[in-house]
Amino acid sequence: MMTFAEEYKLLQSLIEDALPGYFWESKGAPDKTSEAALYSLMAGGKRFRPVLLLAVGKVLGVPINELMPYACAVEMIHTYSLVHDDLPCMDNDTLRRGQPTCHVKYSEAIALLAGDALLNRAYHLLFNECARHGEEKYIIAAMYLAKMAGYDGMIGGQTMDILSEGIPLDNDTLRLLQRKKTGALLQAAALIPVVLSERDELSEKFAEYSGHLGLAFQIKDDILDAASTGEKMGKTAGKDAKAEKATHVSLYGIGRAEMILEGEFRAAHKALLNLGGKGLDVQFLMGLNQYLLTREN
Ligand code: GRG
Repeated sequence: MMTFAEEYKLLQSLIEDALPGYFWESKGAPDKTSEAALYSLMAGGKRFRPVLLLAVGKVLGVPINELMPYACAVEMIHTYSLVHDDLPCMDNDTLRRGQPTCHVKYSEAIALLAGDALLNRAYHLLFNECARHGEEKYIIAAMYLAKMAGYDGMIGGQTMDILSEGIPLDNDTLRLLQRKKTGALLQAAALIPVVLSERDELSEKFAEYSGHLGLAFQIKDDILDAASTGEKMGKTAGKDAKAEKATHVSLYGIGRAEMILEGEFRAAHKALLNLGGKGLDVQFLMGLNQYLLTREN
């Protein structure tokens, strides 16, 4: 039997191996934009979202060859958001995944295009799955991802984030912002396999679980930004305070942010226990919760 760390590594390496193949549509010579897109896509990263997608899919018995295109599309969308978020017109950052950001390495124009290329390739992949299977559930899963990545989800959260710089937010607004900016894509990763498994009766519990997981992920990010170092994280630390961003740390301080994180962790754990009670093997998902609490980057 594999340990949690071994299983995480295995899923990570399956994703690492699959990503370049899913990125290339044709075998033409790479241009600067595709080179830049791959530079960011293949720069490491935890692969937390696709690992979560594969793990939930395994719990529900969805074949890995059906999950993998969706897992890679999620990671491409996530990577595009990081590339664009690092641009001078957004967070203006120079370090990501332990290496110079895409625009520092390739220029602003190429980084913008590289992000666009990743996003478009993700949707191309999703359309391909819909056409290949010709069944409604594949379309519903793709539409759900599009919704969660768009203004109802990640882009909406990023908009709130940008417009609220320098403005102290109330608790509900902060939670909504973080649920959209970070939680929406994590929620999509957890719910796509539920759609593909056609276990609709489980959607609500998986939504509850991943909602808490997403918030916990971002609160941990708030804490790491305030308390860790760029070296450990592979990205610039201390940025939130500089940009006067509303975070759980700026609003409540690190001590209380840790307590709120613990509360989200417990709520995610409880939702998993409930799913376990329905006969699902949620052991690895429990491990993912723990990983998220103790992660250093
Ligand atoms: C620019 C369209 C657009 C959206 C930006 C995701 C995002 C929205 C911005 C990135 C900045 C940020 C702090 C987002 C919150 C989500 C988050 C914690 C991203 C980092 O994800 P990790 O830790 O990174 O999973 P790796 O590199 O491990 O994949």
